[in-house]
Amino acid sequence: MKVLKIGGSILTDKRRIGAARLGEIQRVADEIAVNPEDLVLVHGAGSFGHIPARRYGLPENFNPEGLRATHSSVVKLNDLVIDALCKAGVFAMPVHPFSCVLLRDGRIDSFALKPIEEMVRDGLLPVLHGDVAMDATRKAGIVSGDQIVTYVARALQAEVVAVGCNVDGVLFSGEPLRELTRKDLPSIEGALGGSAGVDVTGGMRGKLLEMLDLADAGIMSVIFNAGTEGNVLRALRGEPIGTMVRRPN
Ligand code: IP8
Repeated sequence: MKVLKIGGSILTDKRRIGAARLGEIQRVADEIAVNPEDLVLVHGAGSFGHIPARRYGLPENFNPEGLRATHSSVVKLNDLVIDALCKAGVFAMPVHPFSCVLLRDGRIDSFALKPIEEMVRDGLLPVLHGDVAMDATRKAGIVSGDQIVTYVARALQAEVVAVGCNVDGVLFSGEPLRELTRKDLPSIEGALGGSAGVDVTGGMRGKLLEMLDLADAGIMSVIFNAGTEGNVLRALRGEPIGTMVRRPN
């Protein structure tokens, strides 16, 4: 089983609400279509999620209108991704985390994964995304695509986990690190950037912390540049691109 995340910075212009990069969405879909078997796809929310979430004060403030508006906006991006995949010949199906995830203190507490497993088994490609979600202790919150990747990859024991963003991996002094373990975190933490545009889920730092959690559970992942043509294909083949995040020896 493979888990692929495509960051919202690839699929959207993160500075402008509802600004989809349709050409990039189709390119990514076409690359996935070469090898779509045994795969769970997760995409970021980009400007479809982060801008409304910030506007309504989520996740700090419980705001029903903000929840509805943010969810329906990210669903629109998900529709565009599904359409592009269908155009590329992939049987892609939407999975909206708001309807199947419960958070506790901002972390996934339960997740109805059985339909996802069944889809993969039956040749469908489940397409999940960063979303708003109900929270047992805080009423509601935001579940990032990265947190979803970690949870799903651990629960389904993924063999390939690839997280695509708009830089060449985890950068240190402008260069991507080939690999990274939790031991390296103190020395590079100061150099970790945020994200261009609005981001309510922590940019590269948030991403790396999720992938280190996954590494702690014995599952390796790569953080790579999904904006470079051909990289999505390479990542799905398990080729060593970007930064490998693994458990220390
Ligand atoms: O783009 C964030 O998901 P991410 C979800 O994967 C919302 O961090 C609604 C902002």
